[in-house]
This record gives sequence, C-alpha cells and structure tokens, in this order.
Amino acid sequence: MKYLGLFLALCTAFDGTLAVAGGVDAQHGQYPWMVSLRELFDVPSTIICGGALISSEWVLTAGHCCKDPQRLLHVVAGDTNTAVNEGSEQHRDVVDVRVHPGWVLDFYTDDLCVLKVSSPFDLSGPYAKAASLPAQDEVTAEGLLATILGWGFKQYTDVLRPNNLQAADVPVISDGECDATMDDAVDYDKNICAGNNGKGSCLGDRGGPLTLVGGDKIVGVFVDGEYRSQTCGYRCDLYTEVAHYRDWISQETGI
Ligand SMILES: [Ca+2]
Ligand SMILES: [Ca+2]
Repeated sequence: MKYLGLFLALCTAFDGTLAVAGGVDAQHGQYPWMVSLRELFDVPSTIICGGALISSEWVLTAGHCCKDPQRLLHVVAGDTNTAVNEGSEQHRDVVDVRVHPGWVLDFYTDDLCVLKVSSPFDLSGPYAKAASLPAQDEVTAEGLLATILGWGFKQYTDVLRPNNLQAADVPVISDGECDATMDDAVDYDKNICAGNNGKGSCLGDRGGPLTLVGGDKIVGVFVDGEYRSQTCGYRCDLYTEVAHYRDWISQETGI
C-alpha cells in the first residue's frame, strides 16, 4: 500500500472515469501517424500492438511487440474505425524487424523496435503521415500535455475493445515522481512517464506513440501500465523515451 498511497498523493484527482482509459474517439485523420500491428494470417485480424509511422517505410513500436520472430506481422495505416471501411486503409507486410539489442524479455529498458514495411505507404493524402522525432537526449518537460492513442481496452475489466481509435491528452510526469510511484526497477534516463486523472494507456495499447499535443513529435512508446491494481488510468504509465534512442533509430533506419 506504500506505493499506492504515494501514487494517490502524487497523481491525484483520479476520478474513476476510464475509457485508452479516459479517452475519446479520435477523428478520422486526426493522428495520421498512428498504425496498428496485426498478425498476418489471423482472421479476423487482431490488433497486437500500436505503432507510429516515422517515414513512408518505417514504423516505430515497442520491442516486445516484435519479440516473436515466427509471428508474421502486417501494418495497417490510415485506419481509425476498425469496424468500418473508411476507404483510406493501407495494408503492408513487414519485411524487416529490428528490436533494440538491449531489450530483454519482460524488462522495460530498451523496449523499442523499428519495422520496415514491404513497400512505402502512400503519405500524399490526409490519413497517413509520418510523425516527427525528438533530437537525441532532447528533454521533454514535465507537465507538457501529450496524446496517448490506442485500440486497447477502455477499462481493465472490459471484454471488447473499441472499434474507434481512442485518444487522451495526459501530462508528462517527471522521472522523480514516476520513480516514487513505481516499485519496479526502471531506468528513467531511458523511460518517460505520463498519465493522470483517470486517463492512461490500457491493455492492448502497447507500442503506441505518446505525441506532444499541438504537433506530431513522438516522445514515448507505450510499454507498461501499472496493472497490479487491475485498473487502467490509475497510475503513471511507462513509455520508452524516444529521445534517448534517436541515434539508434537513425542508425537502423537512416531517418
Ligand atoms: Ca477502418
Ligand atoms: Ca526520462
């Protein structure tokens, strides 16, 4: 209860509103860098993870989303409502998977992956665009609002996922506050936290981007929520801090 108490003191104003937890339906084209990772031969195709376009050919996601080399992935861009054919969906197979070499199963450090698709996505329309990346070691100030995105559950106990992409704006939380609330061994030079007020990433949102509000800069990739409480949007969520890996991304992708 020590950590729970600390959390409640630091990430206060939990109001019990959960939907991503605490989110709203994203408008079609509002977050054109958002993609879903699906399993190639799984019909109906289940969304395994979220991800983000960082160019017409490369997707940024979490390392654990790429962990199974036998799993044939494909990427869907230009999709907002998975139950509706919006006419803008673009599907690509994955031809190259590069997981950060420092990542170890079930740990949060270096939990990052870049995927190359079989042919470039068409980014000329409004529904598929590449996001931008921070500079190496660029600092993201605490308190800045950032958007979390996903087709994951709205609540921990939900059975069905939403069809429409969910979005919620949450503040970036300082490494120190996050460290005080999480009892896991986390390297905060390599991770960034966000979430508050009943809003947070939930089961099924992993790999999705954390993007600063008002732009398209990806500062985090969702890797873990504090599900021990069996609630989403309840504690600070943990993201791989993209700025720490900018040089690695460049080395692997040329971007
Ligand atoms: Ca659709
Ligand atoms: Ca950090």
